[in-house]
Amino acid sequence: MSSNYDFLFKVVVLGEGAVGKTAVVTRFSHGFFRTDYKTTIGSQFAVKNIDIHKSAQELVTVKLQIWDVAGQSRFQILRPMYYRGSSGGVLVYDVTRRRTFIVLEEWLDELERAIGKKIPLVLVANKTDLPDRVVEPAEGKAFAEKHDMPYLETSAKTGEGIIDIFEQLGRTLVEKRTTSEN
Ligand code: G3D
Ligand code: MG
Repeated sequence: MSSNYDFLFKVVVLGEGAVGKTAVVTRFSHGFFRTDYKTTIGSQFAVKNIDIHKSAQELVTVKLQIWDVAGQSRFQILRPMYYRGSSGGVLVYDVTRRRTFIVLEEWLDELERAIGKKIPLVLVANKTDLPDRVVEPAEGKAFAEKHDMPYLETSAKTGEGIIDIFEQLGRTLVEKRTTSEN
């Protein structure tokens, strides 16, 4: 197990229940998924190192501690506790269920209220492998643009776009940390 890294970031994964948060994190961290003792209240985290090009010449190792937060409303009271200390976030919706897209603003509000500032996020349109898609790419892109975050289409089932989520976010977090004292 590698314990060497240049940067360590806590990242939260949020979105409605069953959008695929756990599937995305599991797919990304393949094998390194750990169940925290807090599983009883529905949150767990995975740890994974990724190598990121800070510049053309410089490769840095980023350790991501990825918190997979329970989306169900019965956990609402507990979630802010898990958000605290996060450097970045992954906002997930399910392209086959419009409701999961409509409530994205609420997830953003909840996160910002808990940490008291904006942090870099990535918008993830998941389950693109399914034929019954209802939320079009243009809608996701518009939301992402409005909130100044990158937009990615993924399938935790096929693996499409999964690594990109964490590479993009990791790169943004490294840039942010190296250009300001954050
Ligand atoms: P959550 O952690 O956001 O609550 P899960 O969501 O990761 O538990 O996923 C909810 C269900 O959606 C699971 O199905 C999971 O297999 C499925 N799922 C997640 N991502 C994808 C995807 O990209 N494509 C497809 N086709 N299914 C996906 P089950 O049936 O196991 O409950
Ligand atoms: Mg889950």
